[in-house]
Amino acid sequence: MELKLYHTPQSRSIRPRWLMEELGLDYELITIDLFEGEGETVEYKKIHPLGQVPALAVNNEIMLESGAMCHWLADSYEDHSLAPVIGDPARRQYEQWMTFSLASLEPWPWLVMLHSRFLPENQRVAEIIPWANKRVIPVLIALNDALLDKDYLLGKQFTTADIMVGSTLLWIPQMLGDFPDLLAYAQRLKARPAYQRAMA
Ligand SMILES: N[C@@H](CCC(=O)N[C@@H](CS)C(=O)NCC(=O)O)C(=O)O
Repeated sequence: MELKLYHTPQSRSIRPRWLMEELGLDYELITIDLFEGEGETVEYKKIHPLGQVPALAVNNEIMLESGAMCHWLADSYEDHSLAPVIGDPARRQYEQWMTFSLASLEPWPWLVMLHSRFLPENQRVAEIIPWANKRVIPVLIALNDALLDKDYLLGKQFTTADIMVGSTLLWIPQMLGDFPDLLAYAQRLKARPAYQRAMA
């Protein structure tokens, strides 16, 4: 299977890249410089109609959405150690954290980043930042509680759910100070060789 990842460093495309590194897959990396407007070109919009990264070409067929890519890659390759198979009771927790990462965690740090760094200054709404910072606290408490006495979300076994949750937690190290188990988890994730290769 031929895999080609359209990627911008320090973006959501780290998710499928990290997973492909964990799986030891061969893939071609095509860097899109979003800050130089490469996402907005007519040519790139034929790859990703929203002009975003990641996009993944699988045998030249394009797939969008980092979460979908991670789901598909983890279920399709190797020995399934990065995703419990359907039918394994652990799959329920796995699905929960896969969806939690995008639906319950990502919106709050993303709002903070948009309104403090990414939007042009005249489009930022300062009041959103304290509100989003407040909304993320119960989310971080839930994750911290889930990780008590555990190395990873599903226990001893690192899975793709850790990539989905961890990649977003690693956007916000400054918010993790009150959550020692989350901090330790973030350190464990950053120490993984596949993460370091994906960030290189
Ligand atoms: N839900 C999409 C979101 C993709 C996304 O927003 N990517 C950002 C980079 S992290 C992007 O390309 N932003 C440029 C834009 O929206 O114009 C996914 O997870 O793949």
